[in-house]
Amino acid sequence: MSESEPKKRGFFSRLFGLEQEQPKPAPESVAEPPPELPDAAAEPAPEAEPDAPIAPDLLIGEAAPLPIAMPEVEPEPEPEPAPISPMASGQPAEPSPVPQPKRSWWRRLADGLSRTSSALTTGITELFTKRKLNAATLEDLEDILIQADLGLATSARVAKAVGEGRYDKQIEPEEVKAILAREVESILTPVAHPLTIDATKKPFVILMVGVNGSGKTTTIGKLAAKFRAEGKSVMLAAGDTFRAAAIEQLKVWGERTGAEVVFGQQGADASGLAFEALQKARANGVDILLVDTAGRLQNKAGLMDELAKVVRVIRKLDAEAPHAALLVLDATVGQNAISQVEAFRETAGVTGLVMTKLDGTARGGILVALAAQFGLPVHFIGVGESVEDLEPFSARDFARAVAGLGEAA
Ligand SMILES: Nc1nc2c(ncn2[C@@H]2O[C@H](COP(=O)(O)OP(=O)(O)OP(=O)(O)O)[C@@H](O)[C@H]2O)c(=O)[nH]1
Ligand SMILES: [Mg+2]
Repeated sequence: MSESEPKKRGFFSRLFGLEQEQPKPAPESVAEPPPELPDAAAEPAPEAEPDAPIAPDLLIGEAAPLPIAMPEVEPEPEPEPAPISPMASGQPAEPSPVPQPKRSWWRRLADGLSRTSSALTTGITELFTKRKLNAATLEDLEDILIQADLGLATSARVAKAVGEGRYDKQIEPEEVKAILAREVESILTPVAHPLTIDATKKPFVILMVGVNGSGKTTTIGKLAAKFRAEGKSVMLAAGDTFRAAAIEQLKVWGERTGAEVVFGQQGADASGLAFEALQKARANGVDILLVDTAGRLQNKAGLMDELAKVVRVIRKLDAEAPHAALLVLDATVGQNAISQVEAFRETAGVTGLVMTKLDGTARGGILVALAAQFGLPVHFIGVGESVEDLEPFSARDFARAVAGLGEAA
């Protein structure tokens, strides 16, 4: 979020009061795949065996050079049960029938990041309480930071900043936390860009990519809710044609957000579907088209080919589209997020990142490591399953929450 924007916009409540302000007549959903597809789309569709028991790590595939895919998650304590009922089937969480007290975005962020921040602050407090600073304590500090996945370079940078001018002196844990927040903020500030929707692009096309389970479809739903609450018309393209459940999941989000969903049959060609959705969105004067994609295909090469083809085919209609290609990364995969960025960046022309599930890990520092290594814009972060748990990324808020400090004055 840009620092000047209000922190809490209460879009959830506005969303569900939105029906009366539907800005555009809704075009009809597509029940069938397009009969005529553009050249590239006429290539044979990938063999979809949607419900075949494909192990997530198959994305690595034998021919795949990069270990993307659902990575081996480092063992860490089980996440606390989500405050909102989890979506075992991937279906959007229903709004709770019992009115919950509203939590500000800061509260959600701080609570969501609490596993990361408590790992850091407990370590820092134990390390610096009544101890003088020396090379050994700084090395231990670096270890604590590395364990939170801040990355080697950032961890060394923070430890150096803490050490400056303080050797053989006592330093309070609070001071260490403040230095940590300052350094993290300065690394994150250059990447904290709001996603700017250029209203002259109609529709503004946003392609969502990422490995299976990273949170693409949920993030599309959350973004659709945000855009609708801003009075924009939104269309969703069910480009994950691999699984029937994926199409259903997107339709539920469409209903909840008042966004038209363009879908084809399971197993239909994803690029053809995206092409048709863009045609429809244009014809109907839709403001924003969000294109969902599969995260899981037979192997990584198949997934990358499909994404590249979706981009190619969309460009036949609009040479500048997609106007944003957002890579959705699950924070709980830790360091594996780095190879995911490397794998998707070129193929899908990734323009920015969204990091989800920061509430499910003690390794939220990975976002800092990514910022330091790639410098790709970070647009949004997710700290829970509910529609309110996604917000534009603020470097200062994130840095303070991670370091266990209070909300910036
Ligand atoms: N705790 C938590 N869960 C999240 C967050 N974002 C998404 N999820 C959950 O992650 C699970 C997977 O999300 P999806 O949106 O279905 O992921 P996907 O990338 O579309 O997955 P595929 O369609 O299989 O490629 C769902 O149960 C979501 O509710 C988040 O920020 N926090
Ligand atoms: Mg999905």
